[in-house]
This record gives sequence, C-alpha cells and structure tokens, in this order.
Amino acid sequence: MALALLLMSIFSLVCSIQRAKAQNTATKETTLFSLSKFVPPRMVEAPNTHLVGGTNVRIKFSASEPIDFFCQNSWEYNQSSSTGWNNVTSHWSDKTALMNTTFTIPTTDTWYFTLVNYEYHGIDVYDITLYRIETYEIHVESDRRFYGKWQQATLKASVNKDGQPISGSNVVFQVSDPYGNVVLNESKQTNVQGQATTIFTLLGEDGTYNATARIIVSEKTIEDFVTFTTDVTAPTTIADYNGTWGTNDFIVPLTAIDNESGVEEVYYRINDEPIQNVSTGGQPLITIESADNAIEYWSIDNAGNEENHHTLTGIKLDKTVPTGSIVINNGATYTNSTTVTLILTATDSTSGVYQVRYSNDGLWNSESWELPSPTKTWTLTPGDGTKAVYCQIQDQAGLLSITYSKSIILDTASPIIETLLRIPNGDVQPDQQVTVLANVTDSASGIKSVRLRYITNKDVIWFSFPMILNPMTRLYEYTIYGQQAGTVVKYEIVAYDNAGNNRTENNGEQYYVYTVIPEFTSLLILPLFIIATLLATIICKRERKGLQSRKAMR
Ligand SMILES: [Ca+2]
Ligand SMILES: [Ca+2]
Ligand SMILES: [Ca+2]
Repeated sequence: MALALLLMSIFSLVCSIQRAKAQNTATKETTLFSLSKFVPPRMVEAPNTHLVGGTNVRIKFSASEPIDFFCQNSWEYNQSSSTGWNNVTSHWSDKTALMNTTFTIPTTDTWYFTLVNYEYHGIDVYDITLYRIETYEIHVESDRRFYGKWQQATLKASVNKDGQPISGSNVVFQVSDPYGNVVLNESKQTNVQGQATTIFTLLGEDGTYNATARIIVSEKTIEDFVTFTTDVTAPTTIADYNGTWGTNDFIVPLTAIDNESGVEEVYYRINDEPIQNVSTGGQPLITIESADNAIEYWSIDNAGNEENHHTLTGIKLDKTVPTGSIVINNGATYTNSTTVTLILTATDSTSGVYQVRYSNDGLWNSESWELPSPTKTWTLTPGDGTKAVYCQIQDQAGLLSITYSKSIILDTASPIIETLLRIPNGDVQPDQQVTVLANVTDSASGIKSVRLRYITNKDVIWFSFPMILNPMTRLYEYTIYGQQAGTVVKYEIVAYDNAGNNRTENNGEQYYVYTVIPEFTSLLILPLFIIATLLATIICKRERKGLQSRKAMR
C-alpha cells in the first residue's frame, strides 16, 4: 500500500514536471478601452470598439461599493440603424462591486462594443476596462514515432492564434540526441499555413530523441516537445513447435519481441504458399499431411527493420489412420491346432507404421502393443469352433487403424468310425467280392476322405482305396475284389477330416480279417454230377435204341 502511494506520488510529480515543461499556449491581453468615472452619469457610453466574432475579451469592473448595476454591454447592440444602438439581447448583468469575466464574441459578425448604464444609485466611482485576449498555441510533431538506421526525421511545428494559423512566426527548433547532446538548433518562419518544418538525419544506433519547438509571445516563451526513437535492431521471432506428429490441423505459434519500436508485423510462408501475416491471416496453420512441412518466418519492427528469415522444417502432420490386413494360416478354412501363424500387412502413408496389437476377443483392454513382424505365431482360445483373431495398427503419429479380423475354424477332434459291416460276413469263397461299409462322421470340419487299406498274405504292400459315400445309406463303402482260395485278407479304415485330423480303425491293431476257403468237394460235385448225368443219359438212350432195334427185327 505504502509502495503504491509512493509510486502514485512519483507519477504525479513526473506529470506535473511534464506539464510545466509542455506549456504550449500563452495568452496576450490588449487593453481596448479603460474608463474611470467619479459619480457617473445615468448613461455612460464607452468608446465604440470594433470587435469580430470569436474575439475573446475580458471585462474588469470595480465600484466603490456593491451596487445594483446593470451593465448591458454592446455585444447586445449593433449599429444597425442611423438612429443609434438597438438592444439585441442581454448577455449579462450583475449586482456587484467587483467583476472580472471573460467572454467570446459569439458570432462571426462584426460587433461594436459600447456601455450603457440605465440605473443610477449614486455611486461614487467605478472603473471599467475591456481587454482583448489572444491565445497563441504551438504544436510540434515528428513524421514518425520510430526511425531506422540513418533515417531522416522531419519536424513540423504549427503555430496558431485563437485557432487560426499565423504566418511569419519565428519558430526555434532544438533537438537533443539520446546522449543529451544538442544536435539541431535552428529558426524557421511559419508559412501561410502557420507551419515551419526542419529535416535532419538521425544516428545509426538505438535511442530516444527529444525535440522542442518554441516561440516567444509577449515576452513569454511557449513550447511544445515531441520524442521519437531510432531503432536499428530487428525483431526476434520464435516458432513454438516441439517436433512431434500432429494428427489434426494445428497451429505453430510465432512469437516476436522487439526492443525500442516494437513489432509491427510477423510474416510467414508455409511451404511454398503465398506470404501471410499474423494480423490478417492468423497464426500459421499446418494442414498438409507431411513429415516435412516448412515455415519460413520473420518479423518487421515499427522502425522498418526486417529480421533475417528463419525456416523451420520437419513439421509433421498425419491425419490418416493406418491400414492393413490379417491372414490366418495362409487363409486356411480349418485348423486342428490352437497354434496358428498370422500374416500381417500394415501400411501407413505419412508417418509409417509404429506398432500393432492382436486379440482373440476384439476388446482392446489388456492387449499390449508390439513392433510389427511379417508373421506371428498366435494361440487361439481352446474349444473347437469358429475362432476370430483381431489386430489393430498404430502409426508413428499415434493414429489407430480400424480393427481388422479374420476367422478360422478350430477342429481338434478326429473323425468317428463306427458300425463296421462286411458283406458277406465271415469267410468267403474264392473270387468272391467282399464289401466293407462304415459309418464315418466328424463334428467340426467334416469328413474329407475315408480310405480302406488292406493287405493279403500273398502281398508285401498295403493297398489303399477311397471309400465312397453311399447317399442312400449314408455309409462309406468299398468292395474288395475276389481273391484266390487260401488268401487271408486283413484291412483297416482310415478317416480324415478337413482340419487334418485322422482316425484309424484297425480293431485295436489286430485288423479285420477274413479268409478265402479252399472247398474242393463242392468244386468237384458239379462236374461229377454232370458227368454222371451225361453217362446216365447216354446209357438210357442206348438202351432205348437197343429196344427199338429188337422190336424192328421181330
Ligand atoms: Ca527493433
Ligand atoms: Ca497415418
Ligand atoms: Ca474333426
């Protein structure tokens, strides 16, 4: 509080000193008339005094005692007729012993001043004086507030009286440099516009000049002063950018400082676009996706000093999310293992791919980021069925891709082989075909193929043939060719599902076996029977022929 009061009093002191220095007006009073009467008559006329509108006057009146005195002065009277003065209007009247009042003649018309006293109170004495008041004023200004190195300054002083320019007035200009040295001291006459000018060259260094223009009015000096500054140092501009990627259009704020004259304007050019300034174009806005936007920037101060241009490069903006794809096991429909291989493609046009993350559920709550690799071993959740794998990509700017996903069907269960049949059942005759049937099913991926494998005791290799699904019976069938007698056939069934699982049904590694039986009796009965029949037929025919021959001989 005490400090504030101290500062305020210092401020007041400075102001009062400045006011004392900057007395740029003066008044000059000229007595127009002065009357002094002892026991004045009822009507006193002052000398007719020619006054023009706008003229300032002062009336000074004093009487020996307070009286009821009406002084109707002549700016209520004009000389409009040859018969005398006509009252136009009353400007003032008073009842006083003392008066000291200034007036301005109210119009631009010509007026004549006179004085009439209608009242008579027998006063002893009065004095009245009318003064003309003229006000002189001087004003000085520099053509600029701030100047650059070695620039020329023009000082212009204007002198007027009662607001009107006056020519021929002698103006003395005096200029002191920043070190207090008087560098100019000359006199100039005002022209018809009431103006006097002087031109001089400033120093090539920073600093503030004081200039004074003065005239002498009625032995009084009035003066005005102006200060101006040389500024030879260009501003300094700073761009605020931390080098990180932006993901939306962003501003690079330019801040400029300047000593002496201050910053007049900050200019910039983004990439090769037209030059803009901050006042009208706003701060530079980066909108183009690139890893290397550039801003050229500089400032100019109020003295016209232009800063060396700076160029900020590597301004990064990426507004586009990365893209990619995921493939499981080279695009297979099925897998029989929870361990799969993922193939990831990830691209980002501007900032580039930074990292990726994978998920079995598509919820990005606990999945960690990792650097991308072309292939990745991944574990599906257990349990047969359709399994999706999700992935997301992040670019260097921090933008996230959409979630990409692919599915694969997990099938870890082998096919089921049941209801094994053989027709005929049991041993078979030589060359007799044997049909094997089986009910084969698979739960997740379905049956891809079923094969019947067999070997005989006369072979050294296994034969393998596809079993065909009979659409009527829904059983897989294969018919083994007939074999020679004495052949022992053993077989098994192998089923494959679409996921690569397989099951072999081989009767607990004992295989299924049948034998081709060598039945000689049955083989010989027929030809023997045929032979016997033929023989019997032949004998029978021969007997009939003999009987018929014997009947004919009779
Ligand atoms: Ca400067
Ligand atoms: Ca991007
Ligand atoms: Ca299966």
